[in-house]
Amino acid sequence: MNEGNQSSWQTLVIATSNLGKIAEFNTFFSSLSLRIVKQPQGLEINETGKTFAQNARLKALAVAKLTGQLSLADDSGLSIHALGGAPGIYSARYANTDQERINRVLQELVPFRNREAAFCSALCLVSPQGDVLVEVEGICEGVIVDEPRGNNGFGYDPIFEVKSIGLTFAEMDKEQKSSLGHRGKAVKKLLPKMSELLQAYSMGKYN
Ligand code: ITT
Repeated sequence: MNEGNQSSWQTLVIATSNLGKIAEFNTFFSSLSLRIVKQPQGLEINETGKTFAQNARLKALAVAKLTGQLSLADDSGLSIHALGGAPGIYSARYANTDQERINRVLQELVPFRNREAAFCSALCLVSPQGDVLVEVEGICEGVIVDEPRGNNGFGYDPIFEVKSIGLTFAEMDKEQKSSLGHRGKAVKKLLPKMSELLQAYSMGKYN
């Protein structure tokens, strides 16, 4: 375990195995003077929390403990009003593949006219020493469309339309999804706090 030495504050481990999230974080953090790395391969963390925030905390703490590095986790998902908030924190576990998860949602929504839904992203940043530093959430409201549209992004992106611009996440370019999406909104809250922490570190506060 790394006891908070210099290199541990110059690297940020993204505590996820989801390649779609990693691609988004690489874009969000491209201007930061931090080396962005993925969590160790093959790591499995049981998501036993009851909320997005609890699961994000669990993942970030596990990865910080394992790596001794600054660690950031995202727990996210799609909550659909007509389905009582499902799949919610079970979004990743709703079926085996992205295509099957999309099919299940569309099938379950057949009897309903109400297509309102929201994506949520909870982020948790944990220090190399294992302290929770920042917790934030971002939400994006939208509707579930009748047929998948678009080829960009990942997960449920082809069936989630942001009403204000009438495009699904999968029809948006990276910049549009970053500025309108749940993860981008959470990162917008995280960044100023992260800059403050890195500044404090560079002035020796965490040495
Ligand atoms: P990690 O736990 O390793 O981060 P995961 O995919 O299991 O990876 P979650 O437990 O947070 O991540 O589950 C999130 C689920 O919600 C997953 O099925 C995603 O595809 C979906 N999801 C989250 N954000 C999304 C987005 O921006 N667009 C489409 N689907 C998204």
